[in-house]
Parts: sequence; structure tokens; C-alpha cells
Amino acid sequence: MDLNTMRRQVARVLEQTPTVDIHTHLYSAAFGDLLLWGIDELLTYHYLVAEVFRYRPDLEYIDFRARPKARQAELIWDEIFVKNTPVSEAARGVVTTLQLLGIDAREKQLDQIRAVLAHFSTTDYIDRVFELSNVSCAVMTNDPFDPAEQAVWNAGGNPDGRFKAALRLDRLLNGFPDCLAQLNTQGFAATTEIDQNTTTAISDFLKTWVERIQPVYMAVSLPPDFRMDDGSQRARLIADCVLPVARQCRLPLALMIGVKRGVNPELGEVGDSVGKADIAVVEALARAYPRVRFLVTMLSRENQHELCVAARKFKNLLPFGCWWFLNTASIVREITAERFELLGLTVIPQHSDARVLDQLIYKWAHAREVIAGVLAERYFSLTQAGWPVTEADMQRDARRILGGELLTE
Ligand code: HDL
Ligand code: ZN
Repeated sequence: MDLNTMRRQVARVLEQTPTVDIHTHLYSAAFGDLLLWGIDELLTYHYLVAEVFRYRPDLEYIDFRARPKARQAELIWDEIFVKNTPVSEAARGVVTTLQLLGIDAREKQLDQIRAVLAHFSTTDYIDRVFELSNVSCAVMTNDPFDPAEQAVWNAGGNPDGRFKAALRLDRLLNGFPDCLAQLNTQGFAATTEIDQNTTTAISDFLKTWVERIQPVYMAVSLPPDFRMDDGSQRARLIADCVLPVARQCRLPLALMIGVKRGVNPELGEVGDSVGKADIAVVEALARAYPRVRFLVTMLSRENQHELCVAARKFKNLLPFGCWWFLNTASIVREITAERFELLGLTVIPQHSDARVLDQLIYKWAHAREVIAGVLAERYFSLTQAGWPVTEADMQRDARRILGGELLTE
């Protein structure tokens, strides 16, 4: 079997493997408007908003942001897809999505695309997107301080088994003083002084939300200069509250390290960037808490190889995903190859980070294409060495790295 034939075989196996998407910003239908879907949401994805200003540097940020979403979508469609060729990863993703939905976009008439999607109800569209993307489960990002989310969880929560919860701790850990009022409102007597009373109150808060939403893991995004030895409130809350609760509840802690929030404040949530973090912090956490499972994704390309080496040294580190600015074909290929070469099949190669439901279609089509190429090369070199790789082997391996098995090990 030549390499191209093997690539096609592996691609087919991955396409046929129901996939657990371990980090998204999607919500089940029970969360109402929190779930974004449709062409206008696809086009106003913050990746494309950042890109449209590059085609139109004359645009004032504030003017664009003041426009209604439909007008923003029309401008993005016109600048990136009509006047130019949509070659970027986020733009190509819209094209892939429309193609797999069977929508002919050659006329490039946005209203025609809107009309096709208008026939779907939210629940029907969830069914269609999960079918096309072959995602078996999408893990949400659930913010215990978001009143809109609280309303849903207090009214019975998420009945759709295709969506699992993740308890996101950014506001607690990166903005502790600002969430004190809410903690108190929710009945937890925390104060700005992180003493025994506050530690107990916050641990109770965490355990209450773990019980309420049954998360797959707890998660926090962290800046490039994240440290555990700086005496910061964040470090103390992680050590005194989050990690003990992770152990008691036997929950992994997902560390998403390297995001520089708000480098361009005028861009709002579009204005975040990336910085290289210190892998020694990850090593120290893995060493100090050997009974806690750390899911780790780092935003800087320069952190990837050392994360692989750290994972070789600590079995409680589970690298996952090619996050955000790393989710491009060339970088996913590079990271996935070094992960398979250094860690074998003990990593979760990708998550979608989808914010718009439709994105599951392209993010997984693109991911499977690259992962299949890398995996096929590994298999091909094995067969060249006289080690046959059967389709059953490929199916077993695909279930392991994409099917969520590593999360439950
Ligand atoms: O913090 C995060 O979870 C990031 O993924 C941000 O949401 C970011 O804006 C994003 O959507 N990246 O893909
Ligand atoms: Zn995310």
C-alpha cells in the first residue's frame, strides 16, 4: 500500500470515528441564545472580525462594532469572500462548512445562504451539525458567574447528552475581587482575605457547582507569566481550593496557558494575543500534585515541544488540542507529528474551540484531514519496517485519541 492510499484509508477511519470535542464554547438548545449558529454568526466569528480590519484598515473599530450583526456579516462577506479569496483558516472554514452542508455559495449571495439555513429549527440544526461533523459529544465552557447560565442550571440544566459541562474558573481565579459579590449572593461567605473561612467558602462553591453541572473537568485560561510561587490570589486559590476539590471530586484540571488578554483593547474580545509561558510551572504542578490529572494546552507554538517532553516526565499531564492561533493546518501538522513521535497515542490531538455550532463541521473536517495525514505517515513508516498496521488497529487508535477514552483513563 502506498502512502497516498494509506492516507485515504486513515482519513476514512477518522471520519467514521465518533469524536469527543473536549473544549468548545457551544451550548445545548436548553441554553437558548447562548448557542450561536447560522451564517451571520459564522461570518462574525471573532477570528474573521480581526481579519476584516486587515482588509479595511480605514474602518474604525468602534464604527464596525456599532453595526448590527447582519451588517457586520455582510461587510465581512464582501471584503474577505467576494473582493478577495478566503484563504485564511477561519475563512476557508466557512467555505468548507457551506460545502458540507450542501449549500452552493458560488453565487456568493449571502441572502441565498441565509434562506437555506432559515428552514432549520435550532434542535434540527444541532442534529444536522452533529451528524455532519460526527461529533458524539461537545464539552461546553460553563461560567458559574454568568446569570444567563445560572438561570438554565437552576431550571433543570442540560438534558442533551451530546453536550457535557466544564466548570470554567477564569472569573474566580483571574478576577477574584470582582466575583466576591456574586459569591456572597450565591450564599458563599468569601471575603477579599483568603483566610480559612474564605477558602472553605470557595471550596464549597466549587463543590456545589460540580454537583450541579457534573463537569468533565474544571478549567482556567492563564497568562504567559502564570506562576504558582508568586503569592498571588490566583496561586493561593488554585492551591487551597481548586486542587483539593479536583482531588476530592476526582476531576481533571484543564490549564490553558499563554493567553495575553486585551492587547488591543479597542478590539474587545477580539483583542487577545499570545505569549510564551514557563513550562517549569507546569512541571512543578505535575510534580507537586501527582494525584491530580492536568489537561494542558499552551497557546504559544514555542511551548509545544517542551510540553511534549514534560508529558514524558509526568504521567498526570495530558496535552490536548492545538489551541486558537495554533489551529492552522501547518501548525497542527507540526504539533501533531511531534506529539505522536514523542508521546505515541497518549495525547488528545485536537479540540474545536467552536463558538458557533456550524463550526464543528469545518473544524473537525480540517482537523481529521491533518491528523490523518500525520498518522498515515507513522503507519506507513511502520509498514516499511515490516510492521503491518491493520484497519482494526487504525480504528482502535482513532477511538483512543478522538473518542474520549483518554479522558476517562
Ligand atoms: O479562553 C478560551 O477558551 C479561548 O478559546 C477563547 O475563548 C478564545 O477567544 C477562542 O475562542 N479561541 O478559539
Ligand atoms: Zn476556548
